[in-house]
Parts: sequence; C-alpha cells; structure tokens
Amino acid sequence: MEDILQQIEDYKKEISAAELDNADKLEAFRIRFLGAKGVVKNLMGSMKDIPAENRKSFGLILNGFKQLAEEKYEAVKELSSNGKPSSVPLVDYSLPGDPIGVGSRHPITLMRNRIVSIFQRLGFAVAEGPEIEDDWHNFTALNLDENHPARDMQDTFYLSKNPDWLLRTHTSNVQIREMEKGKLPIRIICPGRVYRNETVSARSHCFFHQVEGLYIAEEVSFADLKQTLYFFVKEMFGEDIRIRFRPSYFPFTEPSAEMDISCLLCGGEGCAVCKRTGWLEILGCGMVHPKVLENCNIDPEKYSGFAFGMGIERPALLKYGITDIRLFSENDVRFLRQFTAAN
Ligand code: 2U9
Repeated sequence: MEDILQQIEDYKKEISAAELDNADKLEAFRIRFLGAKGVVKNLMGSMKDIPAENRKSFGLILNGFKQLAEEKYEAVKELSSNGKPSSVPLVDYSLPGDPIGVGSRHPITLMRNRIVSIFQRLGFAVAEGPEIEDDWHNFTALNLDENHPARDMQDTFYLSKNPDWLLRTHTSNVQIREMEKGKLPIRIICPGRVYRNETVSARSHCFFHQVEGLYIAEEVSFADLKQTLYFFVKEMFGEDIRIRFRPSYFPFTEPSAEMDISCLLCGGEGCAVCKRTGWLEILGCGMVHPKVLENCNIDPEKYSGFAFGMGIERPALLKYGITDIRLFSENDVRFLRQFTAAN
C-alpha cells in the first residue's frame, strides 16, 4: 500500500507541473489520467489488493486524487473556445494583464526632497544621524545647560532604561556629530524625524520632520546666511517672494533670528492664514554660538558658521491645503494616493 501511496504523490506532482497550453496536450492529459486505461482507472483496479481494514481510507485518498485530475482538466478545458483538438494556444495572450498599482510619494517626502535639492545645488551635502540620541549630542553640546526647560520630561521622551538616552528633539545632533569628526569646512543639510512630548492635535504631533543646515568655514558671515536663505525661498516659492528677519533667541546660535516670508496666500495683503499680518514664519537661524564650536573642538577664533532649521509639516500643510497634521501619519491610502511627484 505504501508503494501505491508514493505513486499517487508522484502523480500529483506530475499533474500540478503539467503545462496544458494547447488542446493536444490537454487531450493527452485526459487520456493519461482519466482515460479508460488511464492512471485513475488503474488505481481503482488496485483496490482489491488493499487489506479490508485500509480500504475505506484508501478509497478516500483515491477519490481526492481523481478529483484533482478532473479539476485540472475541467479548468483548462473551460478556457478553450470549443474543446476541439487544435494546436492553437488555449491562453489568450492578447487579454489585458492584472493591473499593477503604482505607488505615490508621501507629501512630507516630496516637500523634504524639494527643500534638500535646492540646498544641494548650493553645495550642501546631505547628512543623517540617529533618532535615539544621548544627552550630549542632543542638548549639552548645543549649549543647552542642565536646567534648560527643553530637557523637561514634559518636552522630551527619555528612554526608561537609561535616562541619558532620548528621542532627539531636533536634527542638530547630526551637525554636532559631523563637527566632532574634525573635518572642515562643513556644509551640510540634515533632514529627519524628531520627537517632542506634545499633545497630538490637528496642529501639532509628538513627532514631526525638520530640515536643518550648517555651514562652517573661515569668515562665514551673517550676510552669507541671509543670501543663502533668500536664494532658497526664491527657488522654493518664486522670484516675487519677500523676506524679513526678526531678532530671536536660541541657545545654540548668537545672534539668532527668525525669518518670515510674505504670505503665500494673500501676497502680503493680510488674510486668515497669515493672521492679517501679511507674513508667515518659516524658519529659525543664526550664527553658530562660539561655545558650540568649542564643544566640538573647533577654534571659534579661526572658524565661524551659520545654522538654520525649519519644520517640513507646516509648509506641506500650506502647499497642499491640508488642515489636519494627523493625516500625515495615518497611512490612509485615500489621502496618500493624491500626491504625485508632479505636485
Ligand atoms: C548646530 C548649531 C546650530 C539650528 C537651528 C533653528 C534655529 C530653529 C526650529 C525651526 C522650526 C525647529 O522645527 S522647528 O520647530 N529651528 O529655529 N534651528 S538655528 O541651529 C544649529 C544646529 C546645529 C551645531
């Protein structure tokens, strides 16, 4: 009986491998497996040699095998137009194939790529770094002293296993790591995801995306910073865009400023989006603080540099007319499908 069962297994493999792509092959298959002197009939004949106590289970196996051969035969036969033997292929290769879905880029990716490529054309190289970071690279090296409010548990996600580790609150850790390598000059653009312990709402999320930039060389000035950023916004929003700088404060830059652009919706007239001011705040910037240079073993007497940082979500909301930041991370394909490289 074991020999017969093994033979049935071999026949099964033969059936599943059989390529019945023309009517002649189909007919040959029928004769071999289902014909009057075929495999199935032959196996039925061997029933009498099976011990009585095994006959019932053998019968079930045999029936299953017969069904397999019949199903394969019927399925292919149904495909043929009239069942007549012919050497014409049974598969209609002219039928359209199953559609393959084409994906789309995420709106945050589209916006990041646009920002990054403008700076790449100015000679900035892309640099990336870890999202799980230590206290030094995220805070201390950036001149945020021990009592700085950003270090508060309410603002920062610390790892419960080791409170020296945290989820980075900005991509500035990448610049610190680059500066520590000691190779100057540095001209990098650092896109990435950052985390802040904020209540999730339509306007803010506990993670978001940033692009930061850093240029360190000899005799880098605030004028270089202004011209670089002016070039960026003209490329991004068009030649007619106007900018203004307002003094600000960041622990890692001195002097520091925030840059506004004329409102994209009203052109500066005043509307609901710019809260009637005519201006939109898009980034923070400044000259790298001498203490930050020193922390990375760079001589502030010899080198100077500028840095800037911007969020990606806000310009993406503005550009695509999206009103809820949470849509970016819900993975709803109805939302995601609307974005193509063209927009
Ligand atoms: C080093 C030195 C200085 C990066 C900078 C800003 C100003 C800034 C915010 C914009 C919106 C963060 O996403 S946001 O909330 N960033 O305003 N970032 S200067 O300054 C650096 C970075 C690295 C070594």
